[in-house]
Amino acid sequence: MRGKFITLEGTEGVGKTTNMAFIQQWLTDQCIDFVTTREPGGTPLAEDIRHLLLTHRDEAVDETAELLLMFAARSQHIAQVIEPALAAGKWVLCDRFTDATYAYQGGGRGQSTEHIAQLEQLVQGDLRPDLTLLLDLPVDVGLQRARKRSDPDRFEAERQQFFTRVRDAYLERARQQPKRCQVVDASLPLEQVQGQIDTALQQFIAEANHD
Ligand code: T5A
Repeated sequence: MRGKFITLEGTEGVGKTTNMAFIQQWLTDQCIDFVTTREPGGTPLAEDIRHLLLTHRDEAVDETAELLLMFAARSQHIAQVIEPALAAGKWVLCDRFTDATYAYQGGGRGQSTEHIAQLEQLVQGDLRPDLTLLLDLPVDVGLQRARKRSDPDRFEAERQQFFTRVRDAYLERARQQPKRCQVVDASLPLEQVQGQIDTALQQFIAEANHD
């Protein structure tokens, strides 16, 4: 049986990395065979593209070039990692996927949603996440958390209004696709955040077993 595809999303510093470890342990406890990966990245070529995307540069980065690089990395990642794992019956747990493109390049940069949808169809065909956990947090709290941890990369150096548009775009996608996108209140203490993730995963498994 084909594996399930779970993605973790949110604005900067919402706690994706922190909660990936929790979900990995959760899946291990359920004896589910899974692979963990991330975007942009996940293969040597896609990790090189990630580096290109996150590095500060002297030249302005053209927004369409940024969008195409995201999908170039994604195409390689799907071909090399995601599809083979799902086809082998493994679950895939991915730190960010195409919702991030709708949020950052669409909401943040103002790129056309129609163009993103066309690229999504070209690169992914029918592949969509089965479950997306959207960690939601006021932008200023997330940026404070992220900046405490490391120097800002090219995205983290954006202004607060950019991330407000990113957050709004994520929440709009969750409103449009409420069954797939579970919004988690990431402003709460970690134990309570993980309690919500636990509930969402249990519900997902119960529904998957019912199908
Ligand atoms: N991008 C990506 C696009 O523009 N388009 C795309 O299509 C894709 C796929 C890199 C960048 O690429 C962009 C978006 C990104 O800017 P990334 O590395 O996944 O993507 O992004 P980051 O958001 O930079 O990831 P971070 O590692 O910075 O943030 P996390 O993982 O969300 O946060 P985390 O877990 O490191 O937590 C931050 C701090 O908060 C604490 C943690 O201990 C840590 O110190 N924390 C909490 N503190 C209090 N209460 C809680 N509940 C806490 N949870 C965590």
